[in-house]
Amino acid sequence: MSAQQIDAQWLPQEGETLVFDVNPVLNERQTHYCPGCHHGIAHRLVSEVLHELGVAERTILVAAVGCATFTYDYFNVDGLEAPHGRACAVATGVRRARPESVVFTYQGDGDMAAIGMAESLHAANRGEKITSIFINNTVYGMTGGQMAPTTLLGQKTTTTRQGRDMHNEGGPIRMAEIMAQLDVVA
Ligand SMILES: Cc1ncc(C[n+]2csc(CCOP(=O)(O)OP(=O)(O)O)c2C)c(N)n1
Ligand code: SF4
Ligand SMILES: [Mg+2]
Repeated sequence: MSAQQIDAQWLPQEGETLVFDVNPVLNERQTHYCPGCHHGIAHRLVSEVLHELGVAERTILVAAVGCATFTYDYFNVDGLEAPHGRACAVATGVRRARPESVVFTYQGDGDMAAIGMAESLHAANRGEKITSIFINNTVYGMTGGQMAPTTLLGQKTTTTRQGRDMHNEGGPIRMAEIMAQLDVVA
């Protein structure tokens, strides 16, 4: 059976209503994420929103470093990669140079709240017209589960074997709450 014939058999037949269709903003490819990883779910939700809003054609994705470093392979939009932690700074430049674009970053907690804390917070404080998708899994997933700024108290990671201790590693940084109290953040 040809690819076209296979596709055709999924089209609604007479009397049937299509209730779920393939999302063209999400590329069809084998996932590199672990089974059950939240990144795949987040990719799907974000791509569905872009599709629903009809803005995919003018969207530019700024990918970060971490397990989702290949985000641009999954999204059918223009995109580029920023060095570790610098996604908001790169996105600032992209959005200012192309104000007609919808620009979004996709960053893990290590990327956004550790090495990229300054870039993220200052971009938010400037009210840059970008959207940041913050994927907080409370560890550095890609590099083997080390403690991240958002690691919960008592949480065991490869660098906090006995669990995160407030007096040794400080408490979890509440990134969204910190940003929410800035004047120009939406
Ligand atoms: C300058 C620099 N320092 C360290 C690294 C190593 N590194 C790659 S991914 C990563 C942590 C990523 O964690 P997070 O952003 O939470 O993403 P996750 O994998 O958990 O989704 C680190 C430390 C790097 N690539 N570049
Ligand atoms: S290590 Fe964690 S964040 Fe990375 S792919 Fe596996 S489940 Fe997802
Ligand atoms: Mg993480």
